[in-house]
Amino acid sequence: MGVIGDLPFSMEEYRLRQDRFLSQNKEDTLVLIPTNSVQTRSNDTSYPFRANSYMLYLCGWSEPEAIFMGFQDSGSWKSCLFVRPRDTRAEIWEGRRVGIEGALEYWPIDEAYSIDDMDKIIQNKISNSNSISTIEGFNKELDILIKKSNLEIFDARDILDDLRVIKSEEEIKIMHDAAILASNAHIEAIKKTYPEIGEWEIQSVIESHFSANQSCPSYSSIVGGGDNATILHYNSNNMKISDGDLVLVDAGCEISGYASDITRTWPVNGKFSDAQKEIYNLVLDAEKAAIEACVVGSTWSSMHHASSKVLAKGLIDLGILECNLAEALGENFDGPYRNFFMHGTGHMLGLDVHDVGGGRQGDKGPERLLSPGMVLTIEPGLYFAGWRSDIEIPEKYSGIGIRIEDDVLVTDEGPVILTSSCPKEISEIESLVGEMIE
Ligand SMILES: [Mn+2]
Repeated sequence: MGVIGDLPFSMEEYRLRQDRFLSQNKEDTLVLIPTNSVQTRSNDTSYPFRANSYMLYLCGWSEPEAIFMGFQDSGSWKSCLFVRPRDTRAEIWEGRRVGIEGALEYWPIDEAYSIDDMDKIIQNKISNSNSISTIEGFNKELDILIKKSNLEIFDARDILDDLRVIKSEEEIKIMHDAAILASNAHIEAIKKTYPEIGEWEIQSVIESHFSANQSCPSYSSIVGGGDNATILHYNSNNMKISDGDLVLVDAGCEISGYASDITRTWPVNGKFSDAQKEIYNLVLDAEKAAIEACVVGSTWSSMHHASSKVLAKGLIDLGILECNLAEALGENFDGPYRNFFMHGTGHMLGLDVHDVGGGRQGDKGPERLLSPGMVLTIEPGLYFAGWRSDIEIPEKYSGIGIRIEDDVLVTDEGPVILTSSCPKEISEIESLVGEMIE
């Protein structure tokens, strides 16, 4: 979004999203969707600003201090934006602003106002409304205004999340681009890996690839060598990786706000040991089984059950679990196999890397069924932490942590793997490791 008005989607697409959202509200409801606030990193420096995903979804506005407002006016919904006004002094320090006129001209909205006038204008709109639909917790000033109104308050996410779950053709195209970019970054990292490489060096290869393509990480890159791979959200990335160890790399990028999310695990010396191969192929089989389960009409948890069954059976076959399959799985998929696979099999993917509407956040009501246009990750893993003393692990598997993750689009014709260009078969990976090392 470097050029003013250069939005990732057509005006028609934004208008369609707004219509679908606003029309589900009562006609006397005032809709107020704020963006995120700038967060201080230390003293007078801030974290890079990243707009709220709901704001990006509704109108593509990426500057801070903005509020999207919707209200009914003589029978039809109007969409408005409160934005920072142009201010030469501020722009000299902080960068260009689109301003009110720019917003009116290039953004999919009907009216634009200065954020400095929000109090007065919103008070006036409140006096003509009977309820408010909003997302609390992003703009303190707005939250106070809304509370003072004493009107009935609805959580706008109840409508917006359902809309965001189904991706349009245009969204899928961008997500596919993000998936290919992250796949290429992983391939380059695999090719540049050698024994004793630093985790940070692999991180640097991956993230340089993102920035060279005008992208950025969609979450903190995880590069864990050996035992560090058994820490699920490890991101210190500050240790060297020994000859004979695996490295687990979970890294994705963002394009126009849309995330990709890939994990690959490979041996730094280019050769899986027999023990590593056994676990790797087990995780790979589980991953493929879960992807196969991503069909229209199946429940959200069916892919988790599919991968769990493969993993539990494999753990028994390898002698790691000494029980039958039913016992290993447990009554609610909470059996002892969870000692080695302690996370979910996947999550929704979109404007947020852990996107709205999936198993993680969709706990209300009946289980969501998979539908065409959903994009989710499939990422089973097995972790044998040498540092754990609460469970027993055969010595030969100690220090092995493996996760394999792809991004999957659900279609009427079956699952489509958006990250399919990133190799995951043992033979493919072994031949790539170190290919770009002299
Ligand atoms: Mn993931």
